[in-house]
Amino acid sequence: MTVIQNIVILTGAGISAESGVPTFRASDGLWCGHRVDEVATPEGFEANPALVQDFYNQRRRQLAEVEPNAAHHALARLAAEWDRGEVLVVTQNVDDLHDRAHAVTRTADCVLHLHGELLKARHLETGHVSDWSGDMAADGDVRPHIVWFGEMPLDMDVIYRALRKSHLFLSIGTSGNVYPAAGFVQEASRAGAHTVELNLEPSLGHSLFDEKILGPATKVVPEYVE
Ligand code: BV8
Repeated sequence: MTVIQNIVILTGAGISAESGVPTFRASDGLWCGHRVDEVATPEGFEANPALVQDFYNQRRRQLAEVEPNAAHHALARLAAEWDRGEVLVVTQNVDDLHDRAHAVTRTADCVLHLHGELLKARHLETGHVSDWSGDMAADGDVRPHIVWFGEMPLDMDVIYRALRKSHLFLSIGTSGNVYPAAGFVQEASRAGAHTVELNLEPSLGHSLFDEKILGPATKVVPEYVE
């Protein structure tokens, strides 16, 4: 039985679903209103910056109407109370719900945004990243600090280092469609970690996990963490 010290937690859109943030691939998901290549690729941005800026402006505005839920807060409590090793939350989400929950427990540095953040802007010429809360103009000098398809995810070296020394890997609210995030479970397994999927339904990679817990995040995550 592995002694659990270091914990890596991957989250996806499902952890924010009960806060009212739409997921991507559900029947009423974000991708349904838009073609992925039109709104989540550099080529799409090049071709129609107004469409892409509007897609992200709408989602950035929506953050003012949503709150972290019991699942976000349970992970923030775990990060604050776990004293047997490290806790790292790697989120594919670009909302700030983990950040707000971890601000309460003063563990914000445990959260990494693999796919960027809605509340950050990247300068088109310099690449400089800054906080950004308002709308972005189609003809402005910034783009969303978001990792689009074909772009390099953020903090990969930190994440792989954490996976290689992990004892417990949790995957919460993700369909396992997108790489390299969907491959993290295999990296954790190679390190000997116990791997658990907590999801509303089995993900594409569910067979790769030692343990599967089905249910809504606001129920299964606090239960698992407590
Ligand atoms: C890259 C932008 C090179 C932000 C997004 C193999 C290896 C490497 C790359 C690839 C590969 N194969 C293909 C690729 C290319 C590509 C890729 O993965 N394509 C897929 C579609 C085949 N990957 C890339 O281009 C990535 N870059 O690879 O660079 C590289 C490679 C290795 C190392 C270094 C560099 C870049 C990917 C990032 C793309 N950006 N979005 C935004 O607009 O938000 S991806 C998009 O999908 C979002 O970021 C989202 O986070 C992500 C994953 O979606 P999910 O979070 O899983 O959401 P989804 O709706 O799919 O599922 C929700 C789940 O929740 C469901 O399972 C549902 O059941 C569950 N759920 C719902 N409600 C609840 C719930 N669970 C619990 N409770 C609930 N209440």
